[in-house]
Amino acid sequence: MAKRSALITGITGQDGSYLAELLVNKGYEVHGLVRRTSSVNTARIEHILDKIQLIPGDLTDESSLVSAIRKSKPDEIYNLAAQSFVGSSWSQPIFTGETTAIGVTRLLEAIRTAGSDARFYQASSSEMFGKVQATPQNEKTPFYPRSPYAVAKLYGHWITVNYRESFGMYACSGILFNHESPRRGIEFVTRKISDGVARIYHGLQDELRLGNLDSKRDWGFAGDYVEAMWLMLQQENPDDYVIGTGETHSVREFCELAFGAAGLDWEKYVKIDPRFVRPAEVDLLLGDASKAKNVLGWKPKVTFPQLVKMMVESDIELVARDMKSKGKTPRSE
Ligand code: NAP
Ligand code: G4F
Repeated sequence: MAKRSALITGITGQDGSYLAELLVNKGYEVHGLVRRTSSVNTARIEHILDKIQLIPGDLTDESSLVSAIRKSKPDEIYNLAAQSFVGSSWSQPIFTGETTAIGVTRLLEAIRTAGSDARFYQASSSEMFGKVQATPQNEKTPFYPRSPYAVAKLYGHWITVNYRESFGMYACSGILFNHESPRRGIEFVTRKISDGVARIYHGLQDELRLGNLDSKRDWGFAGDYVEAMWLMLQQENPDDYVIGTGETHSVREFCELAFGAAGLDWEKYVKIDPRFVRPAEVDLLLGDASKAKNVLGWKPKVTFPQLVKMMVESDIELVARDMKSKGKTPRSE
């Protein structure tokens, strides 16, 4: 039987790297769309570069998307590419809209132009619930976006639903709550904290500056969440699913656990810096993933304390390795 083929946009990102690993292990021929950059940015997929194929392209350039689909002939397309940092969406609202919102339509149109019948996954976000209208949040909870990023994601969500209903496309929207890992981008709060803990532990810095410690998130492990993406595209009918752990924790709690994992007292090091407070905040997110559990048979495996420990231990090791490469001596056990 011919290998199944998948095209992943955003393959160089956190989720793209875990999804590529998952699909390679399942025997897929994996293609990844990569945009042109002035320096190499394939660190997260370095270990599987010989098992996947990269295709140049950009969500802002529709012809490149058509070519990528024609070249990869995918059975499944996972649209993970986006300007994904909420904080930057206030300083780059137009680019965020171009990529995170209109980029979805470009890709859906490219599928139609290329005459592909690939199944489509759209990376929607719990940020769309924003100023939450009910707690916990599930597929029926009304949306109230609170940032240019969330507004863009809401457009991407509805255009996916619309193309499913208009053209009968097999298109799913996964409404994923925050998911983290040692591969998380450094500007997101969890990784900023685990990296900060590691630097403090090794004596490279003596404080960590953060914004709102009271905001609460439903944090899971990215490796568990890419399984849910794949499961969504294996069902008889396309649908939308909320994916979360059903637990919520504050940034303060994350700090307590993360510093604790390195034997440090967070209150001695964390300083509040208004530069990191957002113009409009999402105070609390808590996912109800009952539908995913019942229909997809999905549930998270990694717990919150395990996630925090995994990230801190990884960064402690990473910072030590970096110090050694620069001739500095890291702290030993
Ligand atoms: P990420 O690490 O920031 O990765 C984003 C990816 O998109 C990168 O590969 C990036 O390429 C690519 N990209 C950005 N602009 C592009 C463009 N114009 N054309 C082509 N590629 C472009 O994000 P992530 O955490 O893996 O998240 C994956 C997706 O899920 C995103 O759409 C995000 O908004 C969504 N999401 C994430 C979470 C979460 O908690 N992680 C929750 C809900 C939804 P470069 O490497 O070149 O920058
Ligand atoms: O880690 P964050 O930047 O993630 P945020 O805004 O929740 O967005 C992430 O999850 C979404 C899913 O809900 C994704 F769609 C999105 O792409 C992204 O992956 O911030 C989390 C919370 C916020 O309330 C923020 O105000 O942490 C608070 N925070 C406090 N101090 C901080 C900081 N966030 C960052 N990035 N940096 C700080 O210093």
